[in-house]
Amino acid sequence: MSEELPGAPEALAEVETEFAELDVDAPLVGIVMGSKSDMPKMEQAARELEQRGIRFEMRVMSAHREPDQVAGYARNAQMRGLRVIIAGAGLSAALPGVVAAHTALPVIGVPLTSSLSAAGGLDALLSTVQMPPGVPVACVGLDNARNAAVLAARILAA
Ligand code: RP5
Repeated sequence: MSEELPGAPEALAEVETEFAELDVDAPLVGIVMGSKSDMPKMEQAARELEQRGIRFEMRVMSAHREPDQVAGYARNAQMRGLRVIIAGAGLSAALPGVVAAHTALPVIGVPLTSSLSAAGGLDALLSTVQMPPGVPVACVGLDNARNAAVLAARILAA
């Protein structure tokens, strides 16, 4: 006959409450971009994730215009249940790198072209890919947000 440990029912009730509070609908992928003007291109990533049934959220935040918001988002991402962050930006594309500086989650950068791009988008491509050792950003091709979503799906399935 098993003997009940003192405090066991309370501990069990506490665990049950924690499980009940777990948000099963929490997004797994965060899609962020530096400007609303990036949305049409970044929507490719959303479409791909949607087709694959992967939960995601989309946010607009600029590493240059709202640096505190970006840092806060990246710092809390893992705790909120996100597993991968896709970050798209154009011009001097600091967003993917700044996000990677504030989180241990994998960050996939999408360098974007815009009407102000230098050298056809080479500015954003180099800003995204040329990260210092120890702070990686995986970089897909120019404007190729769809590939970022495919890579995110593969990371989630690995
Ligand atoms: C970058 O500057 C954004 O990611 C966008 O690609 C580019 C232009 O931004 P807007 O001037 O359209 O807001 O930070």
